[in-house]
Amino acid sequence: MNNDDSTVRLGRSSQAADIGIVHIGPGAFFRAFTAIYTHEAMQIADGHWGISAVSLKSRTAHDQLVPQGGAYTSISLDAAGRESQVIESISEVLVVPEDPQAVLSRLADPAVNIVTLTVTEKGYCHLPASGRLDLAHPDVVHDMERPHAPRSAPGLIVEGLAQRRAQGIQPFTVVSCDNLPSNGSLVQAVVIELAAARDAALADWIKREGRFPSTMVDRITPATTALDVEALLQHEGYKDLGCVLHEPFRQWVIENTFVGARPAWERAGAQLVASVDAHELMKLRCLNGTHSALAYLGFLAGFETIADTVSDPVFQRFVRTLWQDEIIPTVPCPEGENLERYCARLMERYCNPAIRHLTWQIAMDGSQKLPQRLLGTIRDNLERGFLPRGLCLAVAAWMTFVSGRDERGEPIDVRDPMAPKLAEICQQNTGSADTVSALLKIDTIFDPGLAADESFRAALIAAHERLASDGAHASLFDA
Ligand code: CS2
Repeated sequence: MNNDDSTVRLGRSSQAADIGIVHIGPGAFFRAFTAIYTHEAMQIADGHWGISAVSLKSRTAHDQLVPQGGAYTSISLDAAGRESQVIESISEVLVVPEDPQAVLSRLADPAVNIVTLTVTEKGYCHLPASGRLDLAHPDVVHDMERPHAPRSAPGLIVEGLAQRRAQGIQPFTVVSCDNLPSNGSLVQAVVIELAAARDAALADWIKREGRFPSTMVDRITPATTALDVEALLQHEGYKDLGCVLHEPFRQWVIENTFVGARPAWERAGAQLVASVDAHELMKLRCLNGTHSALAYLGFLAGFETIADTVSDPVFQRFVRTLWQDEIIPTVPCPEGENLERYCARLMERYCNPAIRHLTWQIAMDGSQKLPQRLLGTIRDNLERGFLPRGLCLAVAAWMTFVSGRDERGEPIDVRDPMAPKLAEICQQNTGSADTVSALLKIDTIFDPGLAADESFRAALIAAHERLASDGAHASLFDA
């Protein structure tokens, strides 16, 4: 990468907007999505919706964005080329461990009306199978002991709300932008549970006065690499360490329930609706479900990206069959959508040759993703008397992936909060039957009712054996 200081740098075109939003988790997805909708909403309809971007742990976003005054470049990529736009909705960047009081002051600021979140599935500190707060989570234990110096997203929200209540300020609206079913109700439940542990009256107030709209968020956004920064320098003539790359497509469906004012996100194309449940189920099962299936099977078959994986006709046929036979039959069609067209469009998006979305990246955190992406769909199929072999193969591929060895016996860098436990289970058990049965016992991932289904277990064992003997590519012929 060119580190020459004479390189033209990105600068702001205008003064930073007054802060009206605190955003927790300012990674690539936030910059390619929420921050862009907010930037465009402010351009079209004004409003004081500058964002205070808060990192829970790392300084990376701070170091990338602060020297650029919070501005960064969003680059939309497809076969037709690249289109870039400078985004200026971020007004400040804070890092919780470095200045927790600055973050809490923002959260308690009456000018802040909205708290948005992109903290990934594991950031909610919940038990994936039940959606309840994980009381054994180290950050939850910490935040219960030291509620005034929280380190988790739910802990910050509870303390921010507690300070507002003490000062007679109305609560902010909490808008989760993570891929979880009923993400608003989920964050509401963990926040209320954590609040109740310190003060029942606070929990009641949040229940009564707080608003936690659910949302469906969608834009494919791979992690930015050093090569991407270099390519931007070549194309635009300036260096931007905070740049993000994404597909042109975007969709944001938001439940229309807020405490007070909000940005005019609908002017930037967001859909404000009475309930997002059907949209969310469609997206989680059709998109994220097949993404995870392609991630595990594609990775095991030696493919680096989603586009590479679906360029193989056998994989492409496999995904189309998953949609048609195993996923669409379990998804009620949301108003204004057509599921066949939605999935056909998804395949076009997966094939986007300009997006290098790594199978390894999507394979991360499977223990947090499996229930809502694959296991619920499998359960619904079993309930209608159908054994979904393709989805079972995808779960068996996850079980193979988390063993930490690929088809060639090479180590896999498994990133998952449960990685050590998963590796230990795979090491202690030999043979597919024992390994599958031992993994199925993890009740934070597998609902015990589903785990007890004999046809499910048998399909997983058969698929796990086939993956071990013939590899991922050959296994697709049985599914
Ligand atoms: C992906 C998602 O990384 C993953 O697990 O499945 O980030 C996916 O790209 C987005 O949900 C698309 O909206």
